[in-house]
Amino acid sequence: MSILDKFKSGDPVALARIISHIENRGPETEKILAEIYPKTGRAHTVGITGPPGAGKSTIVDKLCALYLERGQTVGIIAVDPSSPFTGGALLGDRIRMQDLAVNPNVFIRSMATRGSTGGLALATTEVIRALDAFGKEFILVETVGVGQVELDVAEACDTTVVVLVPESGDSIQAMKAGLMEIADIFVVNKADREGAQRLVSELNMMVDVKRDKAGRDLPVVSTQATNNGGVAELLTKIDAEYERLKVGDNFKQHRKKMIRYDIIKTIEHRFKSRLLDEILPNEKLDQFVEKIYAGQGNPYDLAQKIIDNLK
Ligand SMILES: Nc1nc2c(ncn2[C@@H]2O[C@H](COP(=O)(O)OP(=O)(O)OP(=O)(O)O)[C@@H](O)[C@H]2O)c(=O)[nH]1
Ligand SMILES: [Mg+2]
Repeated sequence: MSILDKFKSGDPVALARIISHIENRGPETEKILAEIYPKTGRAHTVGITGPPGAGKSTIVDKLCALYLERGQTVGIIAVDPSSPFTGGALLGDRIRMQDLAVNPNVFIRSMATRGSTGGLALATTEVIRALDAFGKEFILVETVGVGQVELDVAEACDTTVVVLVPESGDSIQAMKAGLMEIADIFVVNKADREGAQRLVSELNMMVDVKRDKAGRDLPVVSTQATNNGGVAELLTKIDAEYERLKVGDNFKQHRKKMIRYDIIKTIEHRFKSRLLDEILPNEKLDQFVEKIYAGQGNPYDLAQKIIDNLK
């Protein structure tokens, strides 16, 4: 049986191999993705993002347990742009998910910079699609911080949960970091800490302003993840978000947005690798730099000439 046949028959080893393919990006990667694409679009993908140590992994852990209780299957991806490690070892350290890791209904993977030569955000998106095609009903994607990778990953998910804590600064900080734009649900975790209630109130006020503009209600949920406090309520809000997406034209629009994202990201990646590998490898670039430095030509004419020569 080929790896794709095994994947289609639900073999988790085949899923793991396809994910490694995506990370290492061999010549066959895009063929594999094309092959599994028709099966995508059935999962609810939920991005969980927020500052380091906010309790994202704890929340993912508890949410996962609730999904399993409901008899559903879960895929978990932990994305860490700052880490050179990949492949799952790291995740075991950071979240105490040993119980979940051996559950056949859960598939856990961590992604880091190394091994994702096509860019971490693109690789993560493709792993999301692979888990979706494999048939996981819920896909939880944990990302740390608010860099471009996180914003891209948020765009590739159906629903984005932004986790804040009293000590991560005030709600204005979240605004500045662009979290307001990507959040579908706010979580104030560590409700046991001082200042949690104030942060909830601040966020609610901000959400009210946003609702006036966008016409939709952004839930703010208070949790104490370590003892499961508020996690069931968070799940209710996540489910409600999915229901909202499915109403009327929303889902069509949303699916189209995803397709648009996948097209653009894939083309961006292919252009970039062609530019770096073929069109303008380092030695060639060095030659151009020397020439322009010596007073021959300028970057703008050169760029135009290169673009004109593209077929
Ligand atoms: N007091 C308190 N501590 C919590 C709560 N939730 C999580 N923690 C603790 O906060 C620490 C960080 O939790 P994690 O779940 O690893 O946080 P994270 O956001 O995944 O961290 P990174 O992945 O490193 O960014 C751990 O020691 C948790 O036990 C909570 O509700 N209250
Ligand atoms: Mg974590």
